[in-house]
Amino acid sequence: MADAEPPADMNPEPKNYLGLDFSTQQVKGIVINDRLEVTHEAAVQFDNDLPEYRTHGGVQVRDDGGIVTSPTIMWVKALDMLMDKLRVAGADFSTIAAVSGSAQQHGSVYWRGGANKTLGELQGDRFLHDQLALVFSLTDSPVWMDSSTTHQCRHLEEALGGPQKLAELTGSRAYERFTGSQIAKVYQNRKEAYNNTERISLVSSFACSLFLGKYAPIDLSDGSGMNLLDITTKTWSQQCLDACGGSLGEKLGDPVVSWKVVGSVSSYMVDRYTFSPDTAIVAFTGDNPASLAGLCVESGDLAVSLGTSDTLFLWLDTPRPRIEGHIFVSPIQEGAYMGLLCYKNGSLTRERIRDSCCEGSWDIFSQLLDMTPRGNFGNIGMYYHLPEITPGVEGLYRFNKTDEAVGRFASNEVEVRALIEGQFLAKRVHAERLGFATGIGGKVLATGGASNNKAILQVLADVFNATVYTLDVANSACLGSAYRAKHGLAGGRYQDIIKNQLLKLACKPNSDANEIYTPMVMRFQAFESSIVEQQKKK
Ligand code: 5FX
Repeated sequence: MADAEPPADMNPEPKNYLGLDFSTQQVKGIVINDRLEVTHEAAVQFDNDLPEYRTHGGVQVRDDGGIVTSPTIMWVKALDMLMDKLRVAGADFSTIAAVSGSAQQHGSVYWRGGANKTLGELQGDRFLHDQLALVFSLTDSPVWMDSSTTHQCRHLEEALGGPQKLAELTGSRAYERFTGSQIAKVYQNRKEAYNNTERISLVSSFACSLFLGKYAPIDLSDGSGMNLLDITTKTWSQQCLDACGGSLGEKLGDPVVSWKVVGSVSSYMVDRYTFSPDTAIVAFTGDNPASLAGLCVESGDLAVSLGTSDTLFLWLDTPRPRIEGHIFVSPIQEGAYMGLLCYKNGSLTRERIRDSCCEGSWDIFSQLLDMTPRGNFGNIGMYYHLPEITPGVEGLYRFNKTDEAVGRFASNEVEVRALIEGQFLAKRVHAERLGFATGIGGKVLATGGASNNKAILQVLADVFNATVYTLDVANSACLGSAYRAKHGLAGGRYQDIIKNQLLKLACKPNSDANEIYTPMVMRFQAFESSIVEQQKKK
């Protein structure tokens, strides 16, 4: 019998998804198919591919006052270059069902009156940067590396009743890089530019606007990195807005959930890159929220990126905002939150101890770690070679089993274990303070350079009493953006749409882990508090 023709809906058009990431140094694009496999990727490096903007690491450091910016138009030009590179790599944009993206958090873009109209009238036969050259009221965007707004931060905290109160409302105490204080500085020092500004975007919603052909809304997750959003009601806090700028609510527009389809692709993208006019644009978000989506963090999970600096992403159902760390609205689930903790003393500190105790060899480092018992004979170490972010302290501290401060430990193996146990005990202490529940069966996902080291991961499994999985994802934010494009279009629960196939089981906790590390967590907490107090007095 001859095969019957399949009904039309059994032979659908291939569905692909495009994810973008506008990071500090580059813009990257990844195309995935419906099975979440990466089919095409490309990147444009700002320093090398766009030398005319004279950036170093994608930014321009203005002076000693901590001003760090990037030329907004450079990001615009980079997008056309990226799209061309993706096309040359074989991407067929007519098969893209949805686009989403991410960007460095906190940076801000200032659109001049009339820019929305210009965005809607872009012509497909001309470059974006030619057509958008005059639409920004500030030509240089302040980025997350800027630290010039201490004065505005103190003012914002005072206006809201102190750092803890501001943290409870917005998820974080005032930080120089957060957008609220950055906008306040523009409002105070660049009055004319501020008054000429019709819309203020985050880098993420700015990038989304380029695809949408009109101002894109700020999503709630990236919006949580501004010190302006009430993370409970999920609306702008009028008190915060008033403390940072005039008519600010109007300039920001209403925020939306991160998975919202905010419209379809612009006619510019249709004409120039052959997108189908019904390609959905899903709200863009921050790179850290997008990484949480890319790593497929689920309820009860924790993701640890072990790189130059260490970063922790936490899934939180009941967050407890504090003056350390950040709480963002979840980019993938209604009602949930994500916690973010950053540590400056990551791989560089591990490398220092490797060099001083292990002849510079990771093999020896791992052997020494394996050789010492869990709990390290009661010794605890804290190594802040660089001034730490969480908590804000500096120096090296060692305590023996009777809680006495000691100058050094008896052997290299004790030193190595003290470093790794200390780094993970700190992460558990801070994660729990933000509302993370250890030991309820969630998993730990490890990425970054040090996640190749089995001995280090075993300590991670034991300290958190959880199974550790590794993920070999080079750009979790970009991949997460492609996943989010699919999720936004499909709707429903993220985990039902995005099934993580990239996890590799690395280590299980030993049966005595809880018994050993729970008391050490308490001791660590007490030592850390005394160091913080000690340094405050200095
Ligand atoms: C997070 O708060 C940060 O400032 C950075 O991780 C930026 O998002 C880097 F792009």
